[in-house]
Order: sequence, then structure tokens, then C-alpha cells
Amino acid sequence: TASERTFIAVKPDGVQRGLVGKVISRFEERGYKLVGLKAIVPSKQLAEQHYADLSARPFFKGLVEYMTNGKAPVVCMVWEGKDVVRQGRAMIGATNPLESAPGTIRGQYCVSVGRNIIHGSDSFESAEKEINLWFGKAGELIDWEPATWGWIMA
Ligand code: YYY
Ligand code: MG
Repeated sequence: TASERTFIAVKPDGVQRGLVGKVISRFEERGYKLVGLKAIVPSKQLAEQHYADLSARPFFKGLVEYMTNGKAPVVCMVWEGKDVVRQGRAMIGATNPLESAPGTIRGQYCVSVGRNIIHGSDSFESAEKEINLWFGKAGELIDWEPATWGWIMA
């Protein structure tokens, strides 16, 4: 729907590599609306909850360590607009950057699955869960209308 929202996060490797602005630009230029933004070093508990579905996988421990070690923050965002969950995943590209199409974010900026610079919700249900988890406090998300909205959302 037009008001659907997704959770996008630049992971610590993307922040260290100075790619935050590029990621934001892609979503802005596509016509999506930024309704939440913050940089945090997540707790181990938060990272484990975020990746709960993967807790049995061999890379889980390393994944949580890399997300939480504080060598750089995670830059967390909520983007809103038409079909943004599915489009966001398409813009990000395949999980393994070696299989991400050229021109996708991962296909353009990275080569390792363990350092694939960005997260995006994989379904409407995941988006709801992740937005609540990362932006659970009242007032963290802003309802606003871009002056360009009518030119984008026909
Ligand atoms: O949603 P997405 O990030 O594309 O992939 P997931 O299957 O949810 O895995 C989350 C995260 O885990 C992935 O972005 C990198 C890491 N990971 C890994 O290090 N090694 C794998 N074989 C699979 C995933
Ligand atoms: Mg995932």
C-alpha cells in the first residue's frame, strides 16, 4: 500500500565505509519518505531478537558480534511509500553480494555475505516486527507529508 513501511539498516561495515549517504539517497531519489532515523550500537539482546530466525545457523554468533561490537553504529531507518517492503529488497539485492545484480546496493558496494552492508525487511510481517523492535519508543517515527508527495504518488 501507499503508506506501507519497511525497516532498513546500514550495518557497521557500511557505516565504516561511508556508505550511509548513498543508501539514503537511493531511497530518497526513488520517491520514498524517511519517517525514522537514528544511529545506535544495539545490545546483544536486540541483535539476537532481530535475527532470531537465524539463531540455529553456524554464522549467528559472529553475525551478532559484528552487529554489536561498537566498532561502528548501525544506522536505522524506516522508509514509507508504495510497495516499499518488496521494492526495498529489490533495491538491496540478493543476500550473497556475489549473486546481487549489478546496480543493486549490495551488487554495487560489497562482495562478502558476512559484510553485506545493509539490512532490509523481507516481508510486511518482518517489517512490522523490526520497526517495533528498533523504533519501539513513542515519538520515534514522524508522520509528515513531503511537498513532492503528490508528484510521486499518483
Ligand atoms: O535478509 P538478508 O540480510 O538478505 O539475509 P538473511 O538470510 O536474513 O541473513 C541475515 C544476515 O546473515 C545476512 O545479511 C548476512 C548473514 N549471513 C551470513 O553471514 N552467512 C550466510 N550464509 C547467510 C547470512
Ligand atoms: Mg533477512
